[in-house]
Amino acid sequence: MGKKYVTDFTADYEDVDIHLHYAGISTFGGYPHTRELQNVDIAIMGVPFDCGVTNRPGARLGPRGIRNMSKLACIFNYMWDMELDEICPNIIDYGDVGHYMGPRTTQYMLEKSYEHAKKILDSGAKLLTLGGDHTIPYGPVRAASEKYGKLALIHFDSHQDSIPSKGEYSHANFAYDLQAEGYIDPSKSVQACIRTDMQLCGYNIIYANEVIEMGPKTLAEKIKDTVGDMPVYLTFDMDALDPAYAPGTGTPVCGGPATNDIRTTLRNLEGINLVAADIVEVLPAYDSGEITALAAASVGKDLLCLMAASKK
Ligand SMILES: [Mn+2]
Repeated sequence: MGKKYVTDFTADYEDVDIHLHYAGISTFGGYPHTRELQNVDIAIMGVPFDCGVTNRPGARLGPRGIRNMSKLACIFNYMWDMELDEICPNIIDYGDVGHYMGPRTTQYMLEKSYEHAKKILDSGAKLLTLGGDHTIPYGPVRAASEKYGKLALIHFDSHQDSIPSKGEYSHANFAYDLQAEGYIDPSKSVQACIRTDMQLCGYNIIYANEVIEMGPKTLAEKIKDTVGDMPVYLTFDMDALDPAYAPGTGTPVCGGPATNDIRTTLRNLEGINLVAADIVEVLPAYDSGEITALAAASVGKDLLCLMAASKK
C-alpha cells in the first residue's frame, strides 16, 4: 500500500493506485478500509459523535472532514526521517463505530467505541481514533488501560475537561472520570495549552502562555520527563490550537499556539511509548478553507509516526 507519485505521465491513471488527494474513496491517508485485524500495525477508527457538546454541534462530521484532508496531509514525510509504511506496512482505516441516533445515543457510543477499541488493541495493533467531540476517549482509554495497565495521559486542549460526569456524560468530563476510575495516573500526565480553570485533579498543567513562552522543544522535554516510560494515551483537542489555526471547533478559546509549534512538539516527543491516541472537536461546518481539518489530519500523520517510532 505504498504511496505512488505521478511520475509516468503516460500511465492510465484509473489502473494505477496513484495517491491523489481528490480521487478515490476517502479513507484516512488512503489506507485500506477493512476490519480484518491480523498483523495490523495501526488502525484508524472514526467515532462520529457530538451529543456531548456544551456549545456548537457538528463534530459528528469530524471523521469525514479529517479523512478528506488526510491524503493531502499524509503524503509527505516532512519532519519525520522515517518511511512510515516500511516500519508499519499494515495501517488500516477501520471505519466508523458508535453511530446511532436515538434515546441511547451516548451510551451506545460509549459501549461500541470501547468494544471496537478493545478488539483493535487486543489484536496488538495501535489505535488512532478520530472524533467526534471530547466525550469519545472513554472507550479507547478504558480498552488501552485494560491492555497496557495504568496510562499516562498527554492531553492537548484549551480546556481541562475535568468536571465529574456523575454518569451524565458530556465532552467536559473524561479527564476527571478516567483518573477517578483508575485508568490514568494524573501525576504522570500532562495537560498542555490550557486556558480555562476547571477542577484540579492531580494533573500536571502547562498553561498556553507557558507553552508559547517555553517553545516546542522544551515543552516536549517536560512532557517526556513527566510520562517517563509509562504507556501513553494522547488526546488532541483541536481547540488547543489558537482559533486562528483551528477555527472549526466547538468551543474555541483565544491565546493558543500555532499548528507548526504543536507539530514540532509532537516530533520531539519521539521516545515515548504511545499506545493509542485520538483527535477530537473538528467541526467542518465552522471550518473556513478546511484549515482545522488539515491541521487535524497533519496531527494525525504525526501521531502515526510517533506510534511507529515507539515500535522501532
Ligand atoms: Mn477543549
